[in-house]
Amino acid sequence: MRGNVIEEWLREKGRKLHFTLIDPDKQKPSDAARIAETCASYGTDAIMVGGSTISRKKSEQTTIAIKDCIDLPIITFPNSANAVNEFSDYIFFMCLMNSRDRRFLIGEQFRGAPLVEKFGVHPIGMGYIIVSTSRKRTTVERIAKLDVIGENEIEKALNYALVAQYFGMHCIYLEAGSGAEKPIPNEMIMTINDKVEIPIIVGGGIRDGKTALDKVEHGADVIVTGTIAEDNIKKVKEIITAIESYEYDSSY
Ligand code: 1GP
Repeated sequence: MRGNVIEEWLREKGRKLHFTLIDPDKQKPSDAARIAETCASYGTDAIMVGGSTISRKKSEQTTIAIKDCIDLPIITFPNSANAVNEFSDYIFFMCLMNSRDRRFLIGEQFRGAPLVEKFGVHPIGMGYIIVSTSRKRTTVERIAKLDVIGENEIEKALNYALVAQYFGMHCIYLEAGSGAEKPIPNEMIMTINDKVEIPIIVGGGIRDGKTALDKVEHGADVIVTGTIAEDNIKKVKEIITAIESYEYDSSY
């Protein structure tokens, strides 16, 4: 098995990264491909395909359409074993660390692992940590049966991040939820970055360059944006430019 792909990409590019998340449920595959193409032209580093309610068919069709028109890594971001497909290059093989539901901790992974092996998709082990930053619950918060981590519960988030690291996962993803009113707080990112060595992915509610830069300055290694590409795609360029402007002192 290969080493840590996210660390490799950080080293190769010598800067922090941006991933574009495309939800197959939100548009036709051909429109998803257009979004991916535009974000690729802005300099995004990878396309993540995933959502909370996707079916295998939709996931496959969208992945194929994107693969046909761009040359970037495609990473499945699965909500269940149904999202595993043979057309993506990578899959976030993830554990929803702060779920109370066995399904999200090990059950879907048990169903998905033989498919990952069969399709030869490269797994990227990830500790997925959902933080409840906003009054209005996001979709993922509604379905995940959470051991809730409030935006001020930094120690709790850190403990889950340490668990992910000690389990040997390749990265953690601090998730505020798609369309979150507020992104992951800076102090939480900073504290986790101080104590945890694996790359930190941050997403949910990031809609402009200033916020993206803020997260990167506090220790995020990868910024994920999804909704903004549907609402106002030009903002994705602003976000990527801001991430690229950050002076990166690589330790990977
Ligand atoms: C969701 O973190 C991602 O998994 C992206 O969130 O749609 O709010 O950009 P947004």
